[in-house]
Formats: sequence, structure tokens, C-alpha cells
Amino acid sequence: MEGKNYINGAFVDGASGERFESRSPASFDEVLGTFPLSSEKDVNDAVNAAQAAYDGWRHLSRIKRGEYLDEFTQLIKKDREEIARLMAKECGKGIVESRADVTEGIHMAQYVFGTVRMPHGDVVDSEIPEKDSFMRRKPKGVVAAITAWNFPFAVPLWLVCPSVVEGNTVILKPSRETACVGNVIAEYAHKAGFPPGVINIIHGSCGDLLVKHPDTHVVLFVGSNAVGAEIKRTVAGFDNKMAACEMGGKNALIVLDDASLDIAVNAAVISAFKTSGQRCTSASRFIVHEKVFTEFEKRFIEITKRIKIGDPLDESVFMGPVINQAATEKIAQYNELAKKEGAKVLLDGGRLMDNPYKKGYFMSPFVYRMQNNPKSRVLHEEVFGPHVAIIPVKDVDEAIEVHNDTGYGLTCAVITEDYRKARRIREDCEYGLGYVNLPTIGAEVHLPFGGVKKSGTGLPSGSTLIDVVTHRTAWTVNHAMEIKMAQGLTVKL
Ligand code: UN1
Repeated sequence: MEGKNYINGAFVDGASGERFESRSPASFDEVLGTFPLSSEKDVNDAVNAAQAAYDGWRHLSRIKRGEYLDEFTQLIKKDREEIARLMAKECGKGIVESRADVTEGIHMAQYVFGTVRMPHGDVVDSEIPEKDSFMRRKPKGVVAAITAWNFPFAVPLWLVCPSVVEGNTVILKPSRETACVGNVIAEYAHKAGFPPGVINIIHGSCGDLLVKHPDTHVVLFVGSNAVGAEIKRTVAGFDNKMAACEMGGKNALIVLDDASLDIAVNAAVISAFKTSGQRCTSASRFIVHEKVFTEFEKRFIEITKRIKIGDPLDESVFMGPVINQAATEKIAQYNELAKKEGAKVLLDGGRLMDNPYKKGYFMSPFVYRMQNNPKSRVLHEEVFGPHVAIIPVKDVDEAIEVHNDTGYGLTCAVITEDYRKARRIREDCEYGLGYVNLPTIGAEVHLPFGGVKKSGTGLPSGSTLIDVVTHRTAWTVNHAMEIKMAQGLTVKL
């Protein structure tokens, strides 16, 4: 693929002429495409285009704006399989999961389209009978969306669809690792006929330029805490800008003494190893009651040993490669660190170097048993790979304490048949998305999606992103022939 930036309705080269490659993590000699390494000039062009398109776009009816999104969805639906195959190659996610990623993107576009004929604000009572008040939403302006590679289709659509339907214009900066899928999103935006400048897509490492640009008004970010924290600091220096960041997790699956172990073991495998552990929702800690610990551990290891690792295009493969060389090194370092920190290693996974794996970044699961320890780095830092700790606890109180003993708080799952204990987990664990008798992954788009602590600003993505990309304004109308004030204020002059 000979990728381009998509600015003001046209596919254009980058100003500097410099380009970067996107390669397949399953076969790193294979170059899938080259893309412009965007510079300040390209960023300025994209922001200017978005700024220029804003006024016309926000003045269309919300229903009309939704219809562009409907067209966009219809086109994507026809090509779902082709997009999924490209994604599987480019980010290494298994084909079954890649299809689900495209489907999740379609779901967000459908969901947002479905809201355009629904009520879109509130009628609010007043102390004064002659006053009518309304909560009405207004768009914020130019949105910069900076996205990660692990959900290269769904997450950009999570951010772009609500933004544009509310009347904002957008510049999307997809991850360099998945620039092909980013380019595909631009092609569908173009085919759907969005007016020039409403959706712009620029490639490269220019996210910080978008964040610092004085004319971007909202920054939406999905990625690591290190980058998100930097974005929040930068945005704090602007009067007219805000950021909503989703920044990973150190998520846990809690298995209580009354758990169905069939559910527990399946939920554990899915939570830890789908997308090779590279979801922000993945679990890397299993907090297991000591009464069921031995049986859970035995069954989990048995199934994990059978996991099929390999070509993401093979339907029967459970785990594809991790994303790049740096990821293999980071994961291997954490595997070593676990040993140094006293872990009892149960599966000594790591980089697979023999045939058929040697041309890709394949890694097998690393699993260990460890007591919780507030000083341990492996139990507190996000690894983002097939790396999981099994931590014994003696009761639900200790499970909650261990669960919350991390700087992150995105997803939490509990496996139990006891509704009272499930309620304790619901009330006292710190998380954004909680699950009972389910894995920690697999949220649907019409739910809020947002973490606490290092996982997020508490600002949602997913369906409730509308609260980030709109201002909630109050609009009050007096129907009396004189002024009557609330709070008992006198009006006699
Ligand atoms: C992410 O990992 O950044 O809940 C998003 C899930 C998916 C979204 C994950 N629906 O696992």
C-alpha cells in the first residue's frame, strides 16, 4: 500500500517527502505499506482544514450528519472480511479477533447513527413557572484523536463517530504500527462523501504537534499511561482545550471459593491471552481464593499449554505475535524481573525463535505464582503481553485489597455464584468496567468505557464520549411580560 495523508478531502503526500514502513509482526520481512512521516506543515494543513470545515459542518442538522455515518457504515460492512484480513496481517491479531474489531467499529457507527433521531438534551424545570430551561449540547470544535495499534479499526471509530455526529471536525492520527488500517479508514470516509475537512487522517509520529496546536480543542487519546500523562500535562497549559485519555491497566480476575472453575479457567485464558495479552482490558493478575487455588492453577496451566500460537490468518490460532521487537524485549524483561522478585514460575514462556516462528515476534505465555507484595514491580506495572501472575488470597476482603493495590483501574472480573460477595466486589474494587462470571475483555460500545487512577481521566470513551466532545449548555427562556428571578431575588428597581 502506498499510503497518503487525507487532508481536506484529498489524499496527499507529506511535505517532507520522508516515509515510514508498516511491516507484519508475523513476518517482519514483509512490508505492507509505506506512509508519509508527517511534519509540522502537514499537521497545520490538517488543523486548518478541520477548522475551515467546522462552521459548515456544525450548521448541518444532526440527522444529516448521521446520514454520512450511515453511508460510511454500509460501505464498511460490505468489505468487513477484507479489512479484517489486512488488520490480522498488520497488527498480528488473530483473524477471528480482527473480524470482531471491525464489527466493534461498525457497532459504534451504528450506535451513533441510531441516536440522531433520539432526544438530544433535557427539558429542565424552573422555580419560575413562566421560565422554560433546556440542556442543549454544542460541539467543541476541532478534535484530535490519537489511537493505539491494538484496536486499529474499532478505537478510531469509537472516537471519530461521536465527534463528527455532534458537529465537531476531526484529525485522526493512527498508530504507525497500523498505518494501513488507518489509511483504509480514510478511504471509507472519502467514499462516504463526508465534506472535505470533516475527517482528516495524518500518519507518522506527529501526535504531540496536534496536542500542542492552538486550534485543536479536544484531544482524545488511547494508549500508554506514559504518553497520556504527558498529553494531560500539555493540555493543562491551554485555556480552551481538554483531554480524555484511556491509558491501559493492570487488570485482575478474582476467583472466589464458590466459583465455577469451568467459567473461571475459560475466563482466565480469554482475559490473559486474547490479543496476546495486548488489550488495555487484558488481565495480568489472577487473584484466587486459597481453597480453589491448586485446582484452578492446575486446570489453567493445562489449557494454557495447549494454546495454539501462530499465523494470525489461520482460523484455529488463538494467539498471534506481539506487535514489534521492542514489545518482545519489554515482555522478556518483565519475565526475568518476575523471577528476580521471587515468582514461582509455572510456565517459562518467552520469544519463540524456531521455525515457523523465527520471522515474527511470537511469544509464549509466561505464568507464575506469587504472593502479593506492594513493592513488586511485576505485580504493579503494565506488561502488555502474555504475562500473568496467580496470587493467592484467603478471603474476599483480601481479594479486594490486592485488587486495589495497583495504580491502575480499568477492568475487574469476579467469578462467583454468591451475589453478596459479587456486590462487595462491585462496591469496593476500583475499576471502570466490572464483570461477573465473564472475562475482563469484550466490552460493548453502548456501555461507558473509562478507567480510574492511571487508567484514565475518568472521562469516558465508548458511547459516553459525547460528554467529552460536547459542551452541555443551559438555555433559559422567559415567557412572562416581566422579569421574575429565581432564588427570591428582588426585581424592583
Ligand atoms: C483496548 O484494549 O484498547 O473491552 C480496547 C474490550 C474491547 C476494547 C478494548 N471491546 O476488550
